[in-house]
Amino acid sequence: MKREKSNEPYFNTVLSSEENDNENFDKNFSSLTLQEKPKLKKPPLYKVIMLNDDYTPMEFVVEMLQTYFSKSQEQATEIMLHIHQKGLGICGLYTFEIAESKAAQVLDKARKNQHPLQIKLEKE
Ligand code: TYC
Repeated sequence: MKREKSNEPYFNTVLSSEENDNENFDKNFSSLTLQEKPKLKKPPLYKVIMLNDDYTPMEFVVEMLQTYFSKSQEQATEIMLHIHQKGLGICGLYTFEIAESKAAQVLDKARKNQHPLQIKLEKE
């Protein structure tokens, strides 16, 4: 159950003014609602940003976007052309370790093929 956006209380506390007596529960107890922040925070997300250059082949970029960022051929082509025209583009949004791992895999493949492709991570 998602709680962060809900206005519902996280817990209810019942305060007693007298001894508990099952028959007189309503009379003897008053109800107080307390709100607490959720204990679990969502991890920060990082944008994997690919930069344009003059040498990396378009087909290679499209292949990287399909292989490591789960894009369709059409989505990958659109993102690649955006990077080519605007200078940079977002490949995806991930937790730090995943973003770092995807960037490392793409850069490793690029260097093995002698392409100067560059990637940067940016906190959301
Ligand atoms: N500009 C490159 C070319 O004309 C293509 C390219 C696109 C390179 C995106 C890098 O991140 C990139 N071959």
